[in-house]
Amino acid sequence: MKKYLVTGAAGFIGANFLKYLLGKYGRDIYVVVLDKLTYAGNLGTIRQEIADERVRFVKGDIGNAELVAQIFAETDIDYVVNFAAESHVDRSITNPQLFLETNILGAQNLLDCARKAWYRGKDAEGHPLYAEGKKFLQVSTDEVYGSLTKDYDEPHPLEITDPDVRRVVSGRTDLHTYGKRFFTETTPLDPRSPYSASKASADLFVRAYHETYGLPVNITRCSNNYGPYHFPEKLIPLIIRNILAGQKLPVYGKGENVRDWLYVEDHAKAIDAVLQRGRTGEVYNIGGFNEETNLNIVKLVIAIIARIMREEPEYRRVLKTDVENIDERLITFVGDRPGHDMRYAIDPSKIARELGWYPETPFRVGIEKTVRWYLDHQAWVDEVVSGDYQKYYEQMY
Ligand code: NAD
Ligand code: TDX
Repeated sequence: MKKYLVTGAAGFIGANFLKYLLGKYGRDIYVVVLDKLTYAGNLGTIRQEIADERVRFVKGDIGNAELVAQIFAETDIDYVVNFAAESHVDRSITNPQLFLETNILGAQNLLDCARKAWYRGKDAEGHPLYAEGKKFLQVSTDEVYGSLTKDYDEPHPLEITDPDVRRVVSGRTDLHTYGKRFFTETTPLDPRSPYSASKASADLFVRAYHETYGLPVNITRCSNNYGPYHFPEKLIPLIIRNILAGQKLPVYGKGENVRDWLYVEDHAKAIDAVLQRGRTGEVYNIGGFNEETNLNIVKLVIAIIARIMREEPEYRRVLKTDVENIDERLITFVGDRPGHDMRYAIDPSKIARELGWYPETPFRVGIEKTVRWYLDHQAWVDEVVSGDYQKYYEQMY
């Protein structure tokens, strides 16, 4: 049986990962969840999971050395998967300090506790030895690589030249790009926001713990996720919520910035693959081969909701506006995010080649599922925005 410490599992991706793990591994798993339950963490998201006897929930900070050491002392943890972070770029611009504390110091504390708990002395040549089968996986982001330029104004069909990658991603005709260059695992780190600077710093500490202490680690760098339980401060769930309320849809700048979108369950599968089969010490990029401009994303979500409301009138019960109001007139261009990265584009060839992973969910399928999930889970949305969110929203927009 493998024992996991999953941090930040009351948040968006961590919760989806926890649900995926419990579904996949049956009785053969035990998970300690450590989450501070910040504004972004919601126990309601994982209510069913924490009632499961395979799960223990601990409310606390990843930066709390005593608490984390105690978790390692009580449970012989095999895998640490660190999702816990301050994750919103806009908030990092107004309060960078918090991002340093959680994303850097918190991650370093987890690394240190894992190192001490797993250390088993030195081999004949003086190299540190660790207990068998252990791994520390840091969940990082494409944003650490900085920003790419756009070479095309319209989506350009993606040509995969590597035959091994082409075989893994076979049969997909919808993959496209807005540029010629992509982030690979060897692209130099070039973070530009306080958020990405904090995530890049954590990555460097993970590498340092591997190089200096021999700690068995992996780093995964993923593109923008979307799917169920995404907090409505982020673009896609914010747009869905505002459309349903008939509120303006704030698009930064001209809406030309490009993000690569990946369905969250595909991210969970990638992390599982890296934990099980990833080569120790390696970085793996995870991406959707699915770039889109923000404006196109917003237009697409409007179109999906308008269609659902037309064709399935029973859904109109979640509307706080008239169906006729759901169209592109809701879009409003607002001031740009300072230092707004123009384009992110992940090249996930390494994980495809080595681990056979690829983005399984076509965007049109994933986004339809996501919109429907939000229509069916308005109570969840109301619950997570009930705290400080209103104040935050009024300050932001
Ligand atoms: P999220 O903001 O939805 O959730 C973060 C979770 O971490 C919350 O449950 C919160 O309570 C918890 N947390 C925050 N500070 C903590 C602390 N000090 N101690 C313990 N718990 C704490 O974030 P998310 O979108 O699910 O992102 C998860 C991870 O994935 C982050 O590390 C993020 O950098 C990374 N990532 C996110 C995306 C994305 O598109 N959302 C893409 C790539 C990488
Ligand atoms: O109201 C908005 N209007 C708008 O135009 C918001 C919230 C965002 N945007 C733009 C900014 C970005 O170009 O949409 C794009 C997506 O924004 P976010 O959802 O805030 O995501 P992003 O800044 O790209 O970062 C996300 O992906 C990488 C996650 O929040 C990070 O945690 C992850 O590392």
